[in-house]
Amino acid sequence: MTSKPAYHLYTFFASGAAERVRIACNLKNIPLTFHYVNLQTREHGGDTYREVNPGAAIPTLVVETTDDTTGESIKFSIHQSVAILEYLEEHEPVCARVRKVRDSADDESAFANSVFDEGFSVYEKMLEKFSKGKKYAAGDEVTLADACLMPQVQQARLRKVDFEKWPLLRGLIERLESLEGFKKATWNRQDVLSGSF
Ligand SMILES: N[C@@H](CCC(=O)N[C@@H](CS)C(=O)NCC(=O)O)C(=O)O
Repeated sequence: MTSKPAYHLYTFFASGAAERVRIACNLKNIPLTFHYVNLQTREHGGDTYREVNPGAAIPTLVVETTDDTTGESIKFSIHQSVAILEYLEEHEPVCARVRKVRDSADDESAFANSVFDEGFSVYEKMLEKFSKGKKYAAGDEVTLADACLMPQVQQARLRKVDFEKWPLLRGLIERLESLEGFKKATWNRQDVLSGSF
């Protein structure tokens, strides 16, 4: 047995991968100590952050706990957002499926829009097939799929993607955006805004 862990999240307001973790922790009422790492000034590439995460990507979750039997301190890091979500799901009983996107165009904006268009069109079909009449992406309870979706929606909005043609997705987004855990995790609600998109 271990004591209740302390969780440290290395985060940046504009990181969608970190936002997934913020959403899950808000929904699970897990307190996080935030450590802000500025991606815009490339702070993440410096030696200090590489000590935390040699891969230099955001987010990192550091878990600190104590072995109740031996009194030994335990500290470890998880460096991938989905692995963090899975760890939290296992140890702090939200969740399901994460979809991949493919590379296809040279121009960044056209690429982004093509990815969003393709991805969200598939998402709409999946909602139609698997989740019609359900409240959230994978059923009537919020899951990992919802936590992974919303940061992508925000990125798409910043690129002026029009959601008009995806009615099921629009309904889902509306329901998720009404939840405090999602609101609080959004990029423009973070304590330290060290830049802008
Ligand atoms: N697969 C990783 C991706 C993490 C990732 O790409 N994070 C971005 C911010 S959202 C980052 O740190 N980018 C810095 C860079 O690529 O130099 C995860 O899901 O955690």
